Amino acid sequence: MVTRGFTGRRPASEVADRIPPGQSLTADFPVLSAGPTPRVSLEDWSFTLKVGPRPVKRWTWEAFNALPQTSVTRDIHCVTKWSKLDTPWQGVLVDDLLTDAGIEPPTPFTLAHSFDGYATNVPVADLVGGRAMVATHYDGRPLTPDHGGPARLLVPHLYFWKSAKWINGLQFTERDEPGFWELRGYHIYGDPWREQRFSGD
Ligand SMILES: Nc1nc2c(c(=O)[nH]1)N[C@H]1C(S)=C(S)[C@@H](COP(=O)(O)O)O[C@H]1N2
Ligand SMILES: [Mo]
Repeated sequence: MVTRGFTGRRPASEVADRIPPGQSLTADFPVLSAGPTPRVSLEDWSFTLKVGPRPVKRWTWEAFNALPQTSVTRDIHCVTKWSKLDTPWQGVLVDDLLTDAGIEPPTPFTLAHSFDGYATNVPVADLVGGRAMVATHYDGRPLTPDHGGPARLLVPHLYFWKSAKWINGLQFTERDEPGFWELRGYHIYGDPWREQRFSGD
């Protein structure tokens, strides 16, 4: 008898190995937002890199899209307990943003900021080395507004609340400063494999 995985394409054991503790597979793509979806026109869109309060580089939509493009396929894990395998994204690696800005990370921590006022903290080590991007496309199409379009952060190895939708900037901070959910009881780091859902986990 042939054993089939949930997807019908992979052995069940291989799929199981990719699902962190307490998570379940989903085939669709749930939308989770703390508030209404901000509508950002591409003319008004910009992305600013800051060191503390000081802006060091700003890209318009046109300039941003002229940066090197990278495609990745990654598994994602939401703290509300769904995981989705093999999600395909395209965008600009944080590495390529830093190269274009001509800076080395000046501090070990960042806050990602969004057009809806949302913020989330991510250590620099989790953003560089090809581990994170500012994504503009999902599954070959421009990112829809509900999923964070025009652009969102993608840090797939951390719980998905770290992947800030409607991102408009990245700020280097001296300390690991809690963002929106981290101030409301969620874990400061959020590693799904260590099940770091809430502070104290
Ligand atoms: N700006 C912003 N980014 C956000 C959120 C938000 O409310 N505002 N929600 C977070 C949470 S809790 C999750 S699980 C994911 C959901 O992304 P999705 O709606 O594309 O599934 O976005 C994260 N990024
Ligand atoms: Mo979430």
